[in-house]
Amino acid sequence: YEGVHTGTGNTRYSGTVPLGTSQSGSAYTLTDADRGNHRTYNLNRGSSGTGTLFSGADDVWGDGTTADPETAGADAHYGAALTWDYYKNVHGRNGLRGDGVAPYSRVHYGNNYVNAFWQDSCFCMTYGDGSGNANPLTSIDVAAHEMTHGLTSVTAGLNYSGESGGLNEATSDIFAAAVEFAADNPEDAGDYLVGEKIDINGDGTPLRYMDKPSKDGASRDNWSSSLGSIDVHYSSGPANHWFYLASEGSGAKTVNGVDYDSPTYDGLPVTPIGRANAEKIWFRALTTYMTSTTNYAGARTATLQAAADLFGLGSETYNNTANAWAAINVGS
Ligand code: ASN
Ligand code: ZN
Repeated sequence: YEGVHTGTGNTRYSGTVPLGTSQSGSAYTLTDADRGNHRTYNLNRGSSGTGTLFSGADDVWGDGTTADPETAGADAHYGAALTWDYYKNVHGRNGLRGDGVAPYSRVHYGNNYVNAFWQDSCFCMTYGDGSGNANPLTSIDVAAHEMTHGLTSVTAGLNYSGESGGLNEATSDIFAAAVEFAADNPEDAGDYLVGEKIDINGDGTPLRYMDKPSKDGASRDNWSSSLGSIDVHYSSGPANHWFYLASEGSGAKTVNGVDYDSPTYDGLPVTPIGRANAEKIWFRALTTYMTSTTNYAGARTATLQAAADLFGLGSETYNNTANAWAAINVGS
């Protein structure tokens, strides 16, 4: 019959997963009617337009390898579904704009393209195939990162330069981690690393580390007055560090088999509020208090307003939220 189906995705990164699909006539398509009609398109190495909507006679997508062009489609479709479900189930938001309408996804962008991106102009996410050591840019965390740029754009609208640009990037990394944890996928367990499946450096290291951002050789761990003049993917570091410290606390810790060791600016320990609370605080700060020009000092104020709303002014959670900011040299 016509309508909503559950297909099978053989993904590159997340094993065999259910995918929201639709049937029209004798063909199935990657159209997720349960999630705002999120559609995934095959650019087939093109770099404009939508290419073709993934379509097939069976409802099985990909073979888990790059040999099958459907595989990247399965990963991107799954990552968008997880991100949609996360915002709906955890934060009660029905789509990025709250209107129940999904963005769309495009895979196989260009030739050997080693990146993925969000565009406001199409309200869409686009993924490259990678090259050499770099795998396709379609892991859960990368998809959640890109889709979250869409949320930031329609809420706080953080300008993509200076300190607000770093906060924009950090928002995408924070919810990338949150979605990866929420997915609870045995093939891609949650972590405080960004892009660890892509192997962009060819040595197994991730793009970014949230417990100690400077481990990537370029990101900052703490706020300083020069933060606003570096690339937004590095000025995100202190806010990513805030999220890790607020979630897990300072010092050494192992989560889902990954070892972390998070320092603090002043050497004083941070008591965690837990990841779920940190997510709620950042989401409320982003959607209620931050604006296009919010800087690090403003982000601290925004999260403290959110913490006061959610947990009470002067509550333990409020105080520990403030301590995590002091630990990255914001406020005191
Ligand atoms: N993948 C990058 C990002 O989402 C693309 C960019 O630099 N905007 O941040
Ligand atoms: Zn980004």
